Amino acid sequence: MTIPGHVNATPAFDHLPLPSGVDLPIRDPALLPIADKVLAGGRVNAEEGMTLFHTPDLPALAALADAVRARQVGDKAYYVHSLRLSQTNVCYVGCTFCGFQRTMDQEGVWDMDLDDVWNYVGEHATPELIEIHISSGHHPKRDWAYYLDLTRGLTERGYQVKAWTAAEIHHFTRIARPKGRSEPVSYREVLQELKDAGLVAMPGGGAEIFAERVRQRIARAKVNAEGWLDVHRTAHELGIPTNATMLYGHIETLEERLDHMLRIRALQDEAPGFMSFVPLAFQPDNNQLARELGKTEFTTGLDDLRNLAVARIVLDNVPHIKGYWIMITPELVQVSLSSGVSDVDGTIKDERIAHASGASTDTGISEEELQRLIQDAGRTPVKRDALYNELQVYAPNAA
Ligand code: V47
Repeated sequence: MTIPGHVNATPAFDHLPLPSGVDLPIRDPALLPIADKVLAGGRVNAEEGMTLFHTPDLPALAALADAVRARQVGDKAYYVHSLRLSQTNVCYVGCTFCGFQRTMDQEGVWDMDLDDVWNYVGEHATPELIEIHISSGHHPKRDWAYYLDLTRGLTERGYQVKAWTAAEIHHFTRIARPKGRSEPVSYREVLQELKDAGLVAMPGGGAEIFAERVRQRIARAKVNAEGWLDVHRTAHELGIPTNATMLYGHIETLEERLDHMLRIRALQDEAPGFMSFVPLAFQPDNNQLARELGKTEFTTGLDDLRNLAVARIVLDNVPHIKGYWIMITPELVQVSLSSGVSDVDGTIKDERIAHASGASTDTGISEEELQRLIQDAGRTPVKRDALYNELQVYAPNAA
């Protein structure tokens, strides 16, 4: 498909026709063939992906991502009424970007037994609560039964459990081996047991950046890229949908960001099951990596928007790109709804990981605020469950 009007025009003043009928000037001629290809349903290659990352023409990049978003998911923007459960901050992995982790005898540590969890959830639950997203540490002492009981207990209380990163699944294979069995426990066995206990979906955490150069420096003791991808492949094969994250804004290059996205796209082709892609902006306080880099600034709004827009264009087989308001603010997430984003995560209520590393946002947000944020951006708010089933479609703002 060619873009009407651009063939004989001066590239510097060429225009993209948006679905709304509004023309937007493309100032970077390098974007024209890519826009042409993408609007015709084509897939960008690695070289074109780098052109997207390097373009100085952010408005055109955002408009292209917005057009792709409109074609893929229409005008709906999704959120979930959720609770973030971090039942412990005990972790032995030692990722350098993490300000959340504690050893068992360190100041500021917490570690909930099952009864503590039930009480905690009781205190935070409202009748609207649908999804409990577990996000915690790799505990050196908890046994396998604890994790199954936790998943089962929350499910029996009526919640959808979205839990356990691929890194935790890797850890579980080490603690799940029954006495007397010599062969190792597989990802498939662990995931099947969790599914039987009620697990409905998995979050995308632990992906960080797949490139080994970066992983060695920021997450050396964590599951490696192949392991992370293998866990998600297996989950998808078992019918457990998942998300994928990418931690950006530290020492990674733009090439490494693109490589990360391309590996997710390739896995989604091979074994579909990713529901959303969630870029996580590096929070630069109280962690070793920030100290090593002497870094105190958050990612810029321009970098956040560029990253989300490139993700929407490159990840043509992942239904949703998520703007994570905890890390980039609700205000920027509202703007990002015009740069490819179609999901604003959820109410969350008690976020602890990003806040341990200096997040400046609140730890939770009301449904009304999420709805207003979406409506004021000209989109239709949709309350979803953990699996993107639509629970309620609200009126778009008439204005
Ligand atoms: O795995 C830790 C990251 C993740 C920092 O799947 C940091 O829907 C930035 O995975 N700066 C946990 N990031 C959060 C997570 C997540 C969040 C929202 C939605 C979904 C989803 C998943 O947070 C960790 C790690 O990658 N993280 N420390 C930091 N200083």
